[in-house]
Amino acid sequence: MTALLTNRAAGGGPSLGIEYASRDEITALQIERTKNTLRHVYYNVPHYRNAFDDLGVHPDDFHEMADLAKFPMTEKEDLRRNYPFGMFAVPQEQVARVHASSGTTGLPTVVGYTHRDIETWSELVARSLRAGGMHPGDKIQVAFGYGLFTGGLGVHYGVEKLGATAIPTSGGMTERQVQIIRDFKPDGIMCTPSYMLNIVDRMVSEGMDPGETSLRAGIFGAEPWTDGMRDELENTMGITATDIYGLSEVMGPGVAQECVETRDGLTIWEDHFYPEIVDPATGALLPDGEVGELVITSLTKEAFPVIRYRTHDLTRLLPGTARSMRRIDKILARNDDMIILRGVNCFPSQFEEIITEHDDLRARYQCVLDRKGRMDTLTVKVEAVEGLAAAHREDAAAWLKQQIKNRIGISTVVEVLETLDTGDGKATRLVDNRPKD
Ligand code: DLL
Repeated sequence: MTALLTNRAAGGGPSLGIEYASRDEITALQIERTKNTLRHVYYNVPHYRNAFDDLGVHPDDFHEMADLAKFPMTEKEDLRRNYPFGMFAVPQEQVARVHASSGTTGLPTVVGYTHRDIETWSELVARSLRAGGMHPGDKIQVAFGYGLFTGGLGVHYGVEKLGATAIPTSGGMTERQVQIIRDFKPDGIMCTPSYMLNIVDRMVSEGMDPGETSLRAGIFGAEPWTDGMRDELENTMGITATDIYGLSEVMGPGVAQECVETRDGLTIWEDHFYPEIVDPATGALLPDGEVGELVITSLTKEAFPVIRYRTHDLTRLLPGTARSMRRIDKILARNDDMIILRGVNCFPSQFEEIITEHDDLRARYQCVLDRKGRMDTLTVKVEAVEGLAAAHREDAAAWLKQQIKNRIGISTVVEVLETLDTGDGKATRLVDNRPKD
């Protein structure tokens, strides 16, 4: 009751009730919605019908959430094989919008939304923004790319649904982003965390103090980032920085969002998505608390439902704190971003954790893999804070090389550079120049 009153007092958006519902209520809703979704895909998407039949399972075999593990998982490759619209579960006339994600290789994956899907998505983004400390009446600069990417438009509709004002700057044109921050005085900003650093740099080069803007809250996502990066953004900008997660195949931004009051991982909106964690190698289910690959089933989507979709994102499931729904830990990495160097497995985010501990280094970095003869080498390129003398850059490089050796156990080449451009969208943290054999 208190939650509902608080929500009304906050002046807008749909009821907060479900966010504080009991686990039993959430589970009952999930069971009902999963039943509907399994039937919907079985009767409307040939891929799912064939995959269920091949495994000898039928939607009627589903009675409780544990039964979901009997159903087949879905891979990006399944979507590619059905390119462009073969996985849609409604006739094309009912599809109000499509988005697509380019991915790293091959055909893009195309996803679709009915009007109701767009409505649900907008509500979930609005819920995410509220959880991340944004309010109705705020002005929010949306610096995610608009277009086929789900970031810009997905967030935009959520801002409007919240009852806030959208400033649709899209990504890029950093000088203009700064001008708009200065002149329009937004309360919140949303973009990739790496692009936020670019905007901060631009402010500094224009003589503006990034700690003295109108901004109060930042919500960042679409790429992995660490708590060290959060500290850097919060300290230089005087804002709260929370994490938003999502992927096109499952919806777009707003699948999970960190709550500003706890900042302890991202609450997954379990009334619309059912999360599982599996062993990436065997696909076996792992218990809550163990790190593995996140697998998601959509519970309410009409045009593009997904059953047990393998995200390739590595994380773990944690109990609810600020909300009764479970949380996922910050995404550690994608399992295809894993670096295996001379037998040691590591991820770019482990380097980021170390980099952000050093005052002379910034969280702008890139890992480059090369092959020299028969030896694989890893070069970590990092940007120094502005104006750092060459001798200090060398000291910082030596420190980083030693820390990586001590803590991750691999020898690397470290280059501390004056500048390193990471772009205006998702930063590429890993470049693999090794010949494909
Ligand atoms: O990146 C959707 C999005 C837009 C999320 C804006 C958040 C904000 P895709 O382009 O399909 O969709 O990429 C999805 O990006 O599987 C993760 O690997 C990564 N990713 C997304 N959010 C996060 C995050 C959008 N908060 C892929 N932390 C996902 C780490 C993230 N990785």
